[in-house]
Amino acid sequence: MPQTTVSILTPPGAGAIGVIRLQGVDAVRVAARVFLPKTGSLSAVNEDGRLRFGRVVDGEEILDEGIGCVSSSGGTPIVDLCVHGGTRVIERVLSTAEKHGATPCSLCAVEVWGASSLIEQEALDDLVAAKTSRTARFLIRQRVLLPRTLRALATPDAPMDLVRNELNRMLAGYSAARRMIDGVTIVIVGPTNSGKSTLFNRLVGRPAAIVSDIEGTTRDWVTENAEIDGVPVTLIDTAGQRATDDLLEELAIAGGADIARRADVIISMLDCSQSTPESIFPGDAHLDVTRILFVASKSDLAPAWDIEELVKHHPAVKRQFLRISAATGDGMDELTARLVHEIDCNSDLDHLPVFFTDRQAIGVEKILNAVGNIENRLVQGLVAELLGV
Ligand SMILES: Nc1nc2c(ncn2[C@@H]2O[C@H](COP(=O)(O)OP(=O)(O)O)[C@@H](O)[C@H]2O)c(=O)[nH]1
Ligand SMILES: [Mg+2]
Repeated sequence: MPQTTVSILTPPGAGAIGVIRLQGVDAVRVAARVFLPKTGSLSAVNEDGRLRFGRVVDGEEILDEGIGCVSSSGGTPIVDLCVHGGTRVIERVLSTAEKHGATPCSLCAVEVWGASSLIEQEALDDLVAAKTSRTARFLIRQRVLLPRTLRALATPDAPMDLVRNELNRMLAGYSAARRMIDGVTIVIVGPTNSGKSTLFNRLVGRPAAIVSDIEGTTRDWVTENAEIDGVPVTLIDTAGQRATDDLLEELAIAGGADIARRADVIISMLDCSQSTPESIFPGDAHLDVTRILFVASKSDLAPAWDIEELVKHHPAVKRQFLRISAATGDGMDELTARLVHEIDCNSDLDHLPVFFTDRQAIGVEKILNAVGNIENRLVQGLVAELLGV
């Protein structure tokens, strides 16, 4: 006999409402133990899609008040319960339904939206948590594009060179795809008064950090969610680096340096209106210089030094150096373009199929690494495994 399943239809985390679906031959019996309508009781004769107000219970204990609705799909009974969206309430409803015989099921995308492949399901699973509209568009496109491309690669007459190249290309895009979905961390470091908080506020789009010409204004690190060209970003402003006797400021400076070591991209602010580059260069030997974008700030003021002087002392700076004025907005477009380049989320990602989950990447790597000569039979097996059909 097919199982009766219980699954959460709403995105993970706390929300205004949580929707829990019971589905299967026993759905109404299980639901009747969890949900007591204000009048009458739940039974299969209620299979009319009507919304019923009532209490959500676990035995004698009232868990919540909510709405229950009995319907069916292809002859299979379905009960949807709408409760308040606190994670604890939802957990309790789930465990109560499980206690009465339902099996928790996370494959809700297939069941609810009729996803036709595992890849489509994975796209839908990530879609509910998409942080930006570009991420949402990316997933909606991959949901169709990736299965379609894989099916084409698995046809008997697909040239194997092309298949290998295409699989390699789609695998090469995997990290960028994950950055598009999960987001990246960008941290702004540099000496006090170099304009870090001014840039931070401009990137966030509102005055989230205090800006002042008093050195040591930013005493802690400040974190905000933002987006850079549609890529979700956790942006962190740090306390300015300087010698200090203040223990708290010292801790904040050390904390900022620690965050920078773990960030995807580090924006190192240098104030070009200050005297010499040596005195303002943040010489942290632990930072991976390839992840640093050197930004000279206050380009609207008369410069006190030039790039040649800086490059003489720090050749690594030459590769990634740009000038901006966070106050006037000058150079911000170039900074955005450079950041997008650093995190590798250029516009190709919006148009070409790429692998975007661990499961997909591991499956493809296995095939590409294991065999010298890739054969059509193997590709067909891989595609069937990836699509889950
Ligand atoms: N002229 C000019 N002043 C700036 C610019 N960016 C920041 N400032 C000023 O420099 C001072 C320090 O800025 P702030 O963002 O607090 O620097 P932080 O200590 O590095 O966070 C403030 O008085 C800002 O108004 C800029 O691009 N041009
Ligand atoms: Mg600051």
